[in-house]
Amino acid sequence: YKNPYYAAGRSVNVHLFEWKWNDIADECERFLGPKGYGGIQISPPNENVILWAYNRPWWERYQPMSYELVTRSGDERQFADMVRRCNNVGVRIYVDAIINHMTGEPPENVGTAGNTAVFRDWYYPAVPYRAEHFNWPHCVINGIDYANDAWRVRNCELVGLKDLNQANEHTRQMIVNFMNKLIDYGVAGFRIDAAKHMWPEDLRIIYDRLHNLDTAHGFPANARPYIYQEVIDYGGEAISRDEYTPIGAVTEFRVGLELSNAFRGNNDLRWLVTWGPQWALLADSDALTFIDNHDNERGHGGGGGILTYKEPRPYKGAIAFLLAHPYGEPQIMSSFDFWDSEIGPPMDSTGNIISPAINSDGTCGNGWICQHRWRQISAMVGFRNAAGNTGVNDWWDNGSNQIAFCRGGNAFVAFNNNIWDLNQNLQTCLPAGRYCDVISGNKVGNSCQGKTITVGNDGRAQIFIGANDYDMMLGIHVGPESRL
Ligand code: ARE
Ligand code: CA
Repeated sequence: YKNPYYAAGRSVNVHLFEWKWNDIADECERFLGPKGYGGIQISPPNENVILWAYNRPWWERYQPMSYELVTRSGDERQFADMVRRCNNVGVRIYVDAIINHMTGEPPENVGTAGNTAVFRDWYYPAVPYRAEHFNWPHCVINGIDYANDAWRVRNCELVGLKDLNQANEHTRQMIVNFMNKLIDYGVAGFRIDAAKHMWPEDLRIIYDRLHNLDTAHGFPANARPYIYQEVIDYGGEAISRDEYTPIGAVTEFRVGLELSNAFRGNNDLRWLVTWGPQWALLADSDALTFIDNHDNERGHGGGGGILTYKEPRPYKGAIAFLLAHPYGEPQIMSSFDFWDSEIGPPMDSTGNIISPAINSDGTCGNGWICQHRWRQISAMVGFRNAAGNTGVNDWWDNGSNQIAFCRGGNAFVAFNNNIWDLNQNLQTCLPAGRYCDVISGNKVGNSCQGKTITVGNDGRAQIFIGANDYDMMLGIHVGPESRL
């Protein structure tokens, strides 16, 4: 369950938060496929309760009404079409699976597929679930429980959401049927929402009943779905991330915390020479890594102080390091603009999501941030693909906040987070020749819009990153986007 089964030569998962299925299919064909992206995490595809009372907040999608594939992102036909079109261009789809709970008792009671629930009877007829499929007795998780009561964290309600009992056979079967339907449509795996709130032994039974990935969609025979479990573990709680690594990969929240801290200038970049498990991070193959996610970019889900698109210079630096370094399976966030932590995606007066516009310079409009289209970020996807499965070598630092390293003989990156220039003759490990820095501009024809780097026969090159340069990093590699 720890292999994302990216198509050959691809890497990096992008969370297209609240995107519509038709728009995702278009984005696979016109951008993500050509740029080398490996996969997409989509918003929950199953029916959720509609919350006009809160003006359709983004979080209504974390309140399932049924497993019918109808949401503001699209219907079942559009879902199937998206998965097919993305797989056709080598981009995988990972589903955010909400299997810990159903809706709470919201002020409204109609779902995006038109279904309703009878809350007083714990009755969700469209699944169907009844009272016996939920945990009993009913209780609500208190803040203090995280520190000392694993049973309550798993068997009580998370923020009042009706807590399913995954030890119940019928409940399990409904969840398995839902997930298998998605696998049969061609998805490559799942983010398991609120995994901390379910017992690992129950999850293992569910995962073991999942189908293999569909060979008709280009997956190898006997491939198991990629499973990354959302377990927030900054240490000091009754439940640890290590309880979940035997059954799948786990979201490594400490990565965003540490890299945000470092790229904000609160910890010298030179310490990143030991980046990986030595920083008390999960083992490489267990870790889904990211800077920000849809919760902590807006102050939900605990743990503030995470870099987001609102602080672009250090944010791009942190993401560039995340993608340049071989540690972990990286994911990036692609957001819509927000000024309030509850507001949903851009929508019209009837609640329909407004599609992102694509501007002539390749950026997005209509309120969509599209970090995945920022040149500095998509260029680092190309960098990671060119680096392949090489390790880190030829580390250099100035004893402070200037660092550089190679990925085998395929790629070289440097960062300057000091307030003085970086101007050094450094080993790049690349074949002699001329290269475009993929951060400061694109290669156009036979020249670079940004910096040009000349690598000598000894592999060395003069590297300059001014303290006032637009970005704090520089990257070159053997791929066609960089090599002249
Ligand atoms: C909303 C309202 C609530 C209301 C509820 C029910 O905000 O006031 O009571 O609805 O009507 C998201 C939003 C929630 C929202 C929910 C349902 O963030 O605000 O509730 O959708 O609409 C814990 C969990 C972790 C979880 C975070 C948010 O462990 O799994 O809380 N993250 C996932 C998703 C969220 C989603 C849900 C789960 C629910 O990523 O987007 O919620 O499906 C410490 C602990 C963490 C804990 C954290 C916060 O750090 O270590 O484990 O995270 O505190 O409590
Ligand atoms: Ca639970």
